[in-house]
Amino acid sequence: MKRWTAALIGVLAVAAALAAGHLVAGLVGTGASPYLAVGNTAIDFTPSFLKDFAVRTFGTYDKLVLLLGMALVIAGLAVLAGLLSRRSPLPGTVFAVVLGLVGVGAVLYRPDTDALGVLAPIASLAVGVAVFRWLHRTGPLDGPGRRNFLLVAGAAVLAAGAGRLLGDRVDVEESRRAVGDLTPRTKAPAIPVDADFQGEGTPSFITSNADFYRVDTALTVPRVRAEDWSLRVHGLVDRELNLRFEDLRRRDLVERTITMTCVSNEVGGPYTSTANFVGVPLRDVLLEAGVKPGADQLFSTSVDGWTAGSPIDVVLEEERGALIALGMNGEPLPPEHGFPARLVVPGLYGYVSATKWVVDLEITTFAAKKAYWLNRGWGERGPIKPMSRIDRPLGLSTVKGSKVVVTGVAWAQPVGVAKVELRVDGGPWQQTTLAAHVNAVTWRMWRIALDLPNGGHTVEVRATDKNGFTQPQERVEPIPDGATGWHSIFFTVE
Ligand SMILES: Nc1nc2c(c(=O)[nH]1)N[C@H]1C(S)=C(S)[C@@H](COP(=O)(O)O)O[C@H]1N2
Ligand SMILES: [Mo]
Repeated sequence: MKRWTAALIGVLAVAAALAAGHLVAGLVGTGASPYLAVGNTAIDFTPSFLKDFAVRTFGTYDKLVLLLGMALVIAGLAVLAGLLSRRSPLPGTVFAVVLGLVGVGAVLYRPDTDALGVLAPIASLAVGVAVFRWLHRTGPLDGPGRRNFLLVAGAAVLAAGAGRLLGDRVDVEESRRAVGDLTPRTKAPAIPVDADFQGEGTPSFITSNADFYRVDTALTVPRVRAEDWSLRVHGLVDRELNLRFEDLRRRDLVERTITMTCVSNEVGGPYTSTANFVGVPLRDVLLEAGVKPGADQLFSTSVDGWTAGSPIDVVLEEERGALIALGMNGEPLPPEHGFPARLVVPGLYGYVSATKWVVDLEITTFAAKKAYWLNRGWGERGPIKPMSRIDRPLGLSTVKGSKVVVTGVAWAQPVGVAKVELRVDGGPWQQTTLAAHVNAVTWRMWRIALDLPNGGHTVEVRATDKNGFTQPQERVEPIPDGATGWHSIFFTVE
């Protein structure tokens, strides 16, 4: 058998196997797709530093990169298996079986797939073995086998496409439209026009839903319809609750302007955004269930199995304003931000609080249960650390003229920013002007006009919160509980 025929047999058999699995997964649940299940499992096992690197380097494309990388690795292995099978189909058969079993393992490991889900990787295994042996027998490509090759390639494309369509039949957009207006009983105060310095380079005070940062472990956005959704509240409670979407939206909804921040944000990084969230006070729901003494953790679980643990005393603070959010900036939550419901807890990093697609709230203890990121080296409590960032001028840029306006943002949820100071070339700290105050759980924009001589300059910035705590100079990495250090940039005046 020619080399490239052997290699192509391997690749086609694997493609057929994955496509068959994807098709069956379309019927039994998207999460069961062997390809996606292996990808999701890989995400769960990726060490934190690598995941951080991926987020840093590829941003929101990190998942696409993972999927493409997996495709390359699998294709490479398939070529190898094909080449090894030039004399006997045994190596390729073994490879198809092993690949299928890896899929079975990944699907069984996924928390969001049920027993039926195993049918998808089993289909992969069976189709992979059968197609491989069939092509191997009928080969070669330039002879009578040609038709079979085309047949397999075509069938694989069709099956994968059909699986995709079947998976997409849960119509989330339609469900979102049907939710319609989530009019709050209590609206958030209007944002003053001078709450940002957008004209001078800061972000707008409210981040649009399209621009809101996104961080999660979900390879494909979970598709949950509001009408199928419910939230179970249980554990150390006096009475268990089971709330449907309608139960929640019929309550008095409140709107709160909140800045969310990711613990993975580096000094100077972009993972912080602000929105008007509409929802139900989380505290009210927990008090309704009745929190038993001894509980110290609210353990929340997403439909995709991701979990977060928040300190119960924090989420019960009335002034804190934690929400079960249903809406964001005047519309139902976008699917990628947790439709139909998510948690938002001001002052806590997202990884310990902001569960998207939330379906389960368990009142428990930190001793009893460990949430997703805790098993991967991140800290148990995640209070947001005060931070400031320079947005303009851009680092390493050249500015014309000696009059330079430096602008940026600072945050210190839930205490609030009291002042932001800036120093030039290691000189004395200078007060910046803060934009209009909105509330203590949102970011604050700042600006300062400088008159600088020609040449290179370094500016550094530091924020002080309303308790008088100034962010420390010491640079620490995001892991385990958030970065510290002063953001500094270098630019040239000419
Ligand atoms: N289901 C689920 N919820 C999640 C996460 C996740 O991986 N899965 N990531 C959390 C993290 S780390 C952050 S910072 C916020 C980000 O929310 P956003 O994507 O809406 O900005 O969501 C949190 N909620
Ligand atoms: Mo995060």
